[in-house]
Amino acid sequence: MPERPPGLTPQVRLGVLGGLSTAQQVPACGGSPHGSCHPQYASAVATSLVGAELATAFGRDGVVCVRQVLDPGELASAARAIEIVLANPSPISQVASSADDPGSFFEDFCRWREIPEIEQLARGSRVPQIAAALMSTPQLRFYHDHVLVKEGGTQQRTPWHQDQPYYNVDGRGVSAWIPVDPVPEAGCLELLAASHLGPWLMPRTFLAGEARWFPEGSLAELPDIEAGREAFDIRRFELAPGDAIFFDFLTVHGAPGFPFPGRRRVLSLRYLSAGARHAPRPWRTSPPFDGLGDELPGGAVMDHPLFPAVWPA
Ligand SMILES: O=C(O)CCC(=O)C(=O)O
Repeated sequence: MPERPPGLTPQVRLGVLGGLSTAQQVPACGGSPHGSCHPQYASAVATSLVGAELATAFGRDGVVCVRQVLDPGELASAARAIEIVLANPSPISQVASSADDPGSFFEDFCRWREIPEIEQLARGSRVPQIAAALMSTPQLRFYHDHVLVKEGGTQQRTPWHQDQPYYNVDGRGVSAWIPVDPVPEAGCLELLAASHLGPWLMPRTFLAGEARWFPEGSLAELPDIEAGREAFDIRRFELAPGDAIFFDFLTVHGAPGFPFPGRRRVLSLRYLSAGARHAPRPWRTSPPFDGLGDELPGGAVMDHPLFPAVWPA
């Protein structure tokens, strides 16, 4: 972990304290004498933004909660974006709950190029700065957005899983799971601390549990977490709108249904570290990036207009 440059103090604290004020936003990389960011400088600046404590907790646990990441204007923008997605779902959207569920679990992906609100949040909010800091990476690319809405009364759990085995990347990445509605602790995303340090685990379809990605038997199976929850270090939080849970692409996570009267609308923004590399798969990834293998060879840096560099700005 790089040293904090002198004069820069920790500014975001684990799990509780308020968000960053405007004066606390990350210094622009114009601070470099050459006008562009030296990778070590950029990654030191990134770490200084959240403070060593939070970055250390993220490295150790693969999950941290940061309060009030979005300001009220950004929160309104995120809520508007989710409503646009719900009113006009893309062809890859899905309902991941059964027809007899009293609620519903809706998901959609990769809408940032059509919905300016999402692009603005992905690039211009404090989310990318914090994501870069947590991974201590000299450069951050936006990977994709994911909208996840559980209507009030939804029974469908989000099964325990890791995200990365569904993706087309090797190397580190982080998701920021940002609700725009209040989320009681009992309705929150749940994450297994330190599971990002473990192996890749078998991805399956949420409803039928089918192995559509890695072939059966090729990865270890997840343990039956629900059968013995007390054996696991499960992290969950009571969240206010605009709080965010940041978690590693390999952190095992799941979520209960939403047995509450309100809705649980979430915008998740996903980012790649500088070390991420394209890993084309012989199957359709989730989300899919059809045809990308023709433009970006396996093992290549994710340097493609679909994955813009968003930090340093
Ligand atoms: O929101 C949920 O229920 C699940 C979220 C999730 O699995 C994710 O963001 O990767």
